[in-house]
Amino acid sequence: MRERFEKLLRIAHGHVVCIQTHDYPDPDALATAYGLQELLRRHGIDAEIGYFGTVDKVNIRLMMDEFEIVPMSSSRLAEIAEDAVVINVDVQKNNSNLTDMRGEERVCIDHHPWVTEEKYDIVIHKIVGACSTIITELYVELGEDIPRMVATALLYGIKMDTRNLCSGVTEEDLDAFTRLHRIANHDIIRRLENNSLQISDLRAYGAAIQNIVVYEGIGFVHIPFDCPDGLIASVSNFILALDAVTLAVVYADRSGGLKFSVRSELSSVNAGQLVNYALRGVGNGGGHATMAGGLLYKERIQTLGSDADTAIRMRFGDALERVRSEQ
Ligand SMILES: [Mn+2]
Repeated sequence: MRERFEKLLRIAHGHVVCIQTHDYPDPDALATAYGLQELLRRHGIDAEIGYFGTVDKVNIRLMMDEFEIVPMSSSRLAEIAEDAVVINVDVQKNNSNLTDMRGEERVCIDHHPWVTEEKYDIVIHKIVGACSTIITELYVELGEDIPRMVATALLYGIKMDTRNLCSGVTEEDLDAFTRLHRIANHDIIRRLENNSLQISDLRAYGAAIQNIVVYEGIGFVHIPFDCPDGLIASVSNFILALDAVTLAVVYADRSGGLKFSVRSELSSVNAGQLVNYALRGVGNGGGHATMAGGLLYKERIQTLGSDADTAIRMRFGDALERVRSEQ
């Protein structure tokens, strides 16, 4: 990683540098960007953090306040230099949750399964539970001490992306967790953990409670209005807690299409694969074994017929059969 980081410094030198997270960033994406920004600053590179989509989850807003993260405004993002160096974190090019920005995407730091066919000059990629783990390892490998605030953000990123070390966690995440745990400010972690819901979020939970349909162990919820990705994911985790549900498929209206969050508690069913098969031809989907997401395109929604919810359940039922048959 050291050579790749040094190459990154050479590439970034003399350019405007933007660390771009996926749209609607989650705690892991923001922590990664924040930790990397500090590391670059120590090496004389002033990078800015940028993303598309709003931040409306209360814990993310709190995170921005606590860590004093000031993202680029949308007008500055739109006007960034053509030759700016863009570092994609917690996401890869061509993913449905990454808006293409001006500037050159030359670097990628990610922990999702590698799917993009786009080329980067530098890739730091590892299948671990959180992208924050990769940044922690980078500090360690470079022999840099981890400042308390950075450790706090990274620890929170790992906790959120692994659901408190319960999902998709690897040996590397555990090592990073132990290291960060000794340094982090636990008052801040507690504050972030205890303020993750706001009253308006309850509408989405209400829809889940009212609309849930369980079919072959899959809990389906259609949230009939737009809501942030993080909230759809929280609702997905929420219904996965039901004993009758081993797979959660939650989708919300999103500008004419549908935005999906999928969870699997079965080691025999890969959530990324499941959503990928289910949305093939009408959208796209993918992700981790336990957590995944997807988008059903607005242009394809009428192909589902008059009862889109039933059509979606059938698609996931078929996809589940296909995933099982491929074992
Ligand atoms: Mn992540």
